[in-house]
Amino acid sequence: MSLAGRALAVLERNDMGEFVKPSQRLYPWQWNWDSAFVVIGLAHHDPERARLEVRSLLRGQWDNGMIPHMVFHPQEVDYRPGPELWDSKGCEGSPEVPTSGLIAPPVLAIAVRVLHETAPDRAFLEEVVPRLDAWHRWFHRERTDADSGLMVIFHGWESADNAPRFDRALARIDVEGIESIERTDTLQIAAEERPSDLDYRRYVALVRWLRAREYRPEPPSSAPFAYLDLPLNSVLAVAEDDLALLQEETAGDGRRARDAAARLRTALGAMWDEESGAYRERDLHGEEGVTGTVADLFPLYAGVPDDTQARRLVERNLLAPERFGPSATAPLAVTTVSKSSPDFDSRNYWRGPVWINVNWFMIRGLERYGFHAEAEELRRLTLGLVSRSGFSEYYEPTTGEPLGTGEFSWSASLTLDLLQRA
Ligand code: 9WN
Repeated sequence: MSLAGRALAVLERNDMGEFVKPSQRLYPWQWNWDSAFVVIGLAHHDPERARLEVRSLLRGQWDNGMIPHMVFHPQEVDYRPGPELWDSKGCEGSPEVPTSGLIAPPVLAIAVRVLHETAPDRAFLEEVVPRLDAWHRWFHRERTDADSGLMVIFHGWESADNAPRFDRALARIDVEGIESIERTDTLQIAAEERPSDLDYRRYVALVRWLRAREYRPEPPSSAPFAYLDLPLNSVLAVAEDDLALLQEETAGDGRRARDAAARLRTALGAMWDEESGAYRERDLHGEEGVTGTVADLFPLYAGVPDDTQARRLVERNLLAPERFGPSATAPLAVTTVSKSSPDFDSRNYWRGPVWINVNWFMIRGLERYGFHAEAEELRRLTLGLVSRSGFSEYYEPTTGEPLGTGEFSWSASLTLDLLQRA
């Protein structure tokens, strides 16, 4: 079967009717950015099904505009922690369907733009664009850090769970009185490829603290974990541009979204670190610094660096063999942590392995700056990896061994998009 055929078969198997779950057993609910990535792949093959995916995710939207990172459509599944941890029903403005109270990088408007470009449908746009606008306005209202102008995240689950850049912020979280929860992930996946039990106790402690405030700590910097995350802010900048375009297509006014994108770019630009040739992140209760993780490179995707900075970022970091790029001993890229970092772990989740969505963002960033040969090389490497190792959740960078769960929807779906760019 062709690679596209295999990718579509994964999406079909994971299709629950109204939403595509991220994987068969490990992730049985609807996850926010996973669904957006699924829309990007399905846009090329089954736009009507892609529209349904957007609509079912929007069923989880709160009155205040938030689209949470998980939507618990009714079904019997064995997944912990599930809806009981979040207790969304008791929160003002929560929807009919139970949801989480956290968010994910807002890829949805980016996906709807791809869908619009492959299969325009004006009535659909008129239906969803105001909902996307409410979602983006929610960010600026609820999550803006007054000093930097960047959005704050409250939890690793809002970006890259156990990435080493969150270690210090997480270590501060008090787990007194928080029991170890019965996890379902480590029944399926080797423990050394997943976050630790202590990480999970901290994750739960944070959710309890946030739930006590209906997930709206005021101001955002008062949250025990308050972090200026570069991937989320970079994704939001692009999503605002894409929303502005969609608003203009529907005879709306794209000015708010365009201004927001410009403000985010300026705020991200201020995080440039000339010495490392990458961007700094900031823990609002800790230090500012270059983290040695792929997060430091995300502003490339959003078009933040000038051309000289972009070249430096690509040469010194993204494609540098000793850092994130392919090397003789670790030919698979992009690693999620620099190989020169003491925290690099080739098998553990967001602590080093290659992820297909990260590669997809970096390919788009390279294309944006005219690094066509480099983008093409990374595209080929990514397609080679999924052809050989299947649509896994993540991959060991020295061997390409598939890690985490198999038949992972976004790896399949983004492959479909990468195949379109030949
Ligand atoms: C917690 C579903 C999700 C992705 C996240 C990824 C992982 C969950 C977990 O799986 O998070 O939400 O169990 O760690 O980190 O990006 O959306 O695929």
